[in-house]
Amino acid sequence: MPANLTPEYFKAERWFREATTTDEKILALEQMLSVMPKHKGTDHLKADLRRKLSKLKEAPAQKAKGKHVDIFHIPRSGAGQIALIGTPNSGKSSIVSALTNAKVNVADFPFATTAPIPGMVTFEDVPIQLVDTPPITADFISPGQVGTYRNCDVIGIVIDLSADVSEQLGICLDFLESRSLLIDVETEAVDEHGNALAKRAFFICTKSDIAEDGAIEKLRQSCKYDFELVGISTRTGAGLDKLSAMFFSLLGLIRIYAKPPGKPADMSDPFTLPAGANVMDLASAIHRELAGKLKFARIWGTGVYAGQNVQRNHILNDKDIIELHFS
Ligand SMILES: Nc1nc2c(ncn2[C@@H]2O[C@H](COP(=O)(O)OP(=O)(O)OP(=O)(O)O)[C@@H](O)[C@H]2O)c(=O)[nH]1
Ligand SMILES: [Mg+2]
Repeated sequence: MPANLTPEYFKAERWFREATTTDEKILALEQMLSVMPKHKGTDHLKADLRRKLSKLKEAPAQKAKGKHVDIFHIPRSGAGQIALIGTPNSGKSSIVSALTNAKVNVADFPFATTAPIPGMVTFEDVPIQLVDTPPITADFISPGQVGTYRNCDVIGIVIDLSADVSEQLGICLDFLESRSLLIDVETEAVDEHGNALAKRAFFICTKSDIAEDGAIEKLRQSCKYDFELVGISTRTGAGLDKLSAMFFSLLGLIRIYAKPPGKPADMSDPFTLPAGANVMDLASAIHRELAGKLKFARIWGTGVYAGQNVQRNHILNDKDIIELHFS
């Protein structure tokens, strides 16, 4: 073992050991190489890691092994997926239980949750998927759990306000940063296909009914990131409406109601699109072939007069009603 290996290196090495997929192993090896101190003593190790890396990159894509199911891969459904992270007993399952119909295990002992479980939250008329997860600790995280976070849109960091907030913060950030899962890291981390690895994150501060005095201020002071934060109690229901609204706003979505010409709009089932989407994006979301035939649209909503004709590149706003006209 060469001297002068840094804590960053050992973190990346641990990531490598715990990785359960080839993609994740490649990311970890690249991280090990990038943080390795540059001196003669590390030449051997560097060559060894490079060999491992090229072997992994050349390996044919892993074949699906029989009936193997990755329990940490939660297929996405709804308008977006939020995955929770937190230390044991922080209240993750209680949140999922309070906001969804999912059958999760709420218990007064730690490690009650052993696998991710999705549930569906409804914010106004938008279904949003919320994923309960097993706890993480400084020493242990279920191998494969990183996959749950890779696959989600936004990470909710659950902090118990009645316990040591700095310790919980340290454990969560250590894990998320060492796996390049946080969007605020200095370098924009991407995988080999150019997809961003980092996710938006925010704080869900639980047990506000029995919070230590000044716990939220302490959390803010201990954290170098300016994450959005909401205080909640699943006991009293405080903050839960705000939490659902925050899911929607952090997903960065807009709702658009489609209106067939001459008929009222279907106001019960909006299309959800990324903020900044235009009329053409809506047409593509309805049907790819339709998009090519789009002539113009009429719109009722923000910044336009009722029924105004707009072009394909008109930027849409949340809750706009659109009538598409095709050639
Ligand atoms: N007073 C109070 N207790 C809560 C609140 N939320 C959760 N609890 C209690 O905290 C304990 C742990 O809750 P869980 O939701 O099971 O915690 P968890 O984070 O899922 O725990 P693990 O599955 O071990 O990771 C239970 O006894 C809950 O009843 C809250 O808002 N206020
Ligand atoms: Mg749980």
